[in-house]
Amino acid sequence: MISTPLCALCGIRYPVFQGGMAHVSDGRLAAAVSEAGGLGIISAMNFGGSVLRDQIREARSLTSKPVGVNIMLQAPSAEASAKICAEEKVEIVTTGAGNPSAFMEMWLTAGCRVIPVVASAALAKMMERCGAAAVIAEGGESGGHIGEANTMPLVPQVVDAVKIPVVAAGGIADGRGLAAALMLGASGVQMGTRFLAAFECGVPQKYKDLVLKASDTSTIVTGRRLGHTVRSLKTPFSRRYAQVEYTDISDEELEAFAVGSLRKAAIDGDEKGGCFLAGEIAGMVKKEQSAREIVEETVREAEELLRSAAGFLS
Ligand code: TUI
Repeated sequence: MISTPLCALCGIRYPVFQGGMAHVSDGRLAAAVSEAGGLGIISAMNFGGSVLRDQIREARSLTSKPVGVNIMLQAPSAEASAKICAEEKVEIVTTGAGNPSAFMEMWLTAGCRVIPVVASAALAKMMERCGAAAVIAEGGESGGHIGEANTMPLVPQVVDAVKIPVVAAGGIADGRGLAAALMLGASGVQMGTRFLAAFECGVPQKYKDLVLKASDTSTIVTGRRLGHTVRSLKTPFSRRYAQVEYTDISDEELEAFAVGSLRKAAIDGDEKGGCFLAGEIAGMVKKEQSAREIVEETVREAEELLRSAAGFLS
């Protein structure tokens, strides 16, 4: 049985978070992961005001276990979502793509535990000082919005920089990744892409099929020029974006080209116009499974690996 300080901190059985994926992670997926013993996380990006509240309540109707909400700080709805998390006394609030200092006091007063995603040791230290319960150190192998550092160097440096637990994210899809993350000093992992193929994940089948047929070289990083760096699956949209990104196209035209592309992927399953966010490990996701199977298989694999690791010592 794997148990780390993260488990007691979050009230979860296994140190496995399901990443809050924009337009993807809803109350149903989050509840299924939490019910399986991990931490399910609803993405606030999906939903304006009252719909986020409904999603939190839906998750709570499906599980009595803790559920989290992720707030993408660059989203126009971030402040409204932040207030709803405080009002609903969401157990765990995670943040992404920025510095959540402005909301920390409100969340801490409401009794939320705050676990920001960080892409550097410096931000991790600042978050610890602001009262974060833990941090998620997310490397550039992740799907979606990414920072500059990669998981293997980032995680141990964040672990060395703070005393609070560190969750490793980016490039983790199975028990090998969980075991490796623990060896880097992390207290657990966050996985996103693996949960795209969960039965309880409501994305169009086209999205799941693109992940299931992906290989190790199927993702691409675009958007650096405008400061919206994202990793996504290679599709007609992302290849075209990459082709034009460093031409004489104006910033406005480039921005306009990408408008609505996340929704086109996650809501419409539009292979031509959609930006299908996925991590570099998409090629490791080979079958659809229940959230419970994903959580339990990951933990079981890691346990077996950690048990046999002593065999490396003579
Ligand atoms: O946030 C994510 N991943 C995301 S958000 C998203 S939605 C989107 N919408 C429009 C355009 C682009 C994306 C899709 N995927 N992951 C968490 C994450 N946070 N990754 C990296 C960071 C990060 C980077 C720099 C966090 C903090 C940071 O520092 C900022 C600062 O102010 O110091």
